[in-house]
Amino acid sequence: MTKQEFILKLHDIGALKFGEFTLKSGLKSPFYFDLRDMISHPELLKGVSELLIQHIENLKFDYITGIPYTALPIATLIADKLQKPLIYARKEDKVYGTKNTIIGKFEKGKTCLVIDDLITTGESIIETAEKFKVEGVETTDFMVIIDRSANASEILAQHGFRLHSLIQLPEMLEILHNNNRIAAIQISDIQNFIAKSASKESTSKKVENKFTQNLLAKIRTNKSNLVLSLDVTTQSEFFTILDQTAEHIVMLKTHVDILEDFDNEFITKLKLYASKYDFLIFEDRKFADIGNTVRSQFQNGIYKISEWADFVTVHALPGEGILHGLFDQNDTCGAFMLAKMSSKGNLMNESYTRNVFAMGEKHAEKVSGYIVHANTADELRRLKNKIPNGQLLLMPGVQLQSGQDTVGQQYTSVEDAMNGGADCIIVGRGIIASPTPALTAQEYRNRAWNVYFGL
Ligand code: 5BU
Repeated sequence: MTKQEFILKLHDIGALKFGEFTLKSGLKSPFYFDLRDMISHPELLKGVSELLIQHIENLKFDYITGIPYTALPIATLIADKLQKPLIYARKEDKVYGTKNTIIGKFEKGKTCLVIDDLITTGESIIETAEKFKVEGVETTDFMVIIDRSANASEILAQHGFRLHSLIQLPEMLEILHNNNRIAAIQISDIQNFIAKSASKESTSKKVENKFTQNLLAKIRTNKSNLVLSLDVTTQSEFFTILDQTAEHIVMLKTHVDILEDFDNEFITKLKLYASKYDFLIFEDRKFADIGNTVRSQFQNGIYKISEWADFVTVHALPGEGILHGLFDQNDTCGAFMLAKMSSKGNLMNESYTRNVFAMGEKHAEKVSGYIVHANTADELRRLKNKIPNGQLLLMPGVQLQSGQDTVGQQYTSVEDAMNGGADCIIVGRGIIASPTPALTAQEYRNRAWNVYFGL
């Protein structure tokens, strides 16, 4: 099968549609490609695998994979022809540590060629590469059937990946036009649409609320990205450490419910410190109930958090009613949503994290950003890239060196956190368990600021 025959056949089976299509984002697109049905046409499946083989014959790799679902059967045929071992990454996110992310037999340190059907932004390729990297398999070459992107090849090159494509969109449009399948005007509509969507991606609306602006201003004036997590159980310990560290922080994170001698005086005194040292107060309450209950937990009880906290943490798990419950009656406190926790084996998988970002974007007037932990700078950067423009990333599980505690907390270094794009680092025991909290706080602050400022 020639490339032209393949393209025309794809058009015949309805895999390449032209007209007006409403995308998930609400945008109207003049074309819609869906190659899934191709696998039910044996001559197409065979034809495309032979065409792809011509492009990959000279590449060096140990294994071959296809991104599920469409590309997996194609990769299987190619693996058979080239007599290369096939492996693949689960499509669904890994939830427990016990399940393998990669199916098949492989050795660490080897390389894998990745086949995919369509490339639009390069997102799924970068995600796949991450999944393999975590398991020790390098994926540097990616072969796609149709490249319908504006600039995926350059974006991937920045990540060190090589993109090979069987069909480039302009070439495909020309073939379809020459065979009277589409009109010239449709080609220009498609070109305009792609150019517009590429520029939209780089100038997407900035969602920055007044709470975020306040925090960003304090980061600049205090020259600090350090959020101190002052997890102690008595007021005297609390203020002893705060006396030594307050000048180095931008925000103080509390768990007021672990204080044994909490009283209203505590809040009065805390507010005095906050205004004297110009830091914000962040109660890490991790609200996680229905709207009506969290409203009461926020406003009532002995802590009356809504009266003094500048920020609180909120779980997305109960649905967006939690944000209405907390903030419909409050205009003085902002939220950070928990998107990826630092504790080992937590159940916040990739799709959960993405859904949290989507909920936070929808409520951007209240949500200033997300609590996200990652074990490497690369992984954090990947998540940061998914955060809506203008929202922040705060990273807990940070110490001077990476490591773990005895109950599942994972630590990443200050440099990795900041290089990965954290706006603030959240540090508890790294500072409060130090024999010299003042010096140590200063060290965390300087190390974070150096990276932040150097960016
Ligand atoms: P540590 O002493 O630096 O491990 O304390 C970290 C603090 O951040 C502690 O108060 C936790 O409750 C908080 N935290 C966290 O460690 N990981 C998370 O994912 C979230 C909060 Br959310």
